Amino acid sequence: MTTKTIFSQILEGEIPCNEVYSDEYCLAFRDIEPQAPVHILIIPRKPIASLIEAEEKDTDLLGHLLLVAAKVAKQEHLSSWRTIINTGSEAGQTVFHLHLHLLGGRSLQWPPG
Ligand code: DGP
Repeated sequence: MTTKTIFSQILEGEIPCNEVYSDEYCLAFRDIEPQAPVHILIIPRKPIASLIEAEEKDTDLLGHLLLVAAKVAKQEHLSSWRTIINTGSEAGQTVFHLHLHLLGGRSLQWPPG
């Protein structure tokens, strides 16, 4: 059974978002709980729950998400940024629709918590 996530609802226009980029394969919008001055989520239109569920046939799509992250980062005038994919609840994943976090606009610590 596929459960409809909040991100599917955003993709379907049932819940509003602050969109920054959209194309045939993905949507990018500002995170509702920003952890940095720039905090954007990039999500595929295809409802892949988590990176662990991605398949070989998703190779081009996954590459596309990274390139969109770089495009959006440049659009936001960032010269350095971090991209993160949380996979599984112990890693902090709370929404089970694959998403890439793009964080920037401040100095970021390493390692993350
Ligand atoms: P993660 O913890 O990796 O699953 O990240 C989920 C992110 O999604 C978290 O940073 C908060 C964000 N988020 C949750 N619900 C909404 C929403 O309704 N709108 C937006 N823009 N972001 C959301």
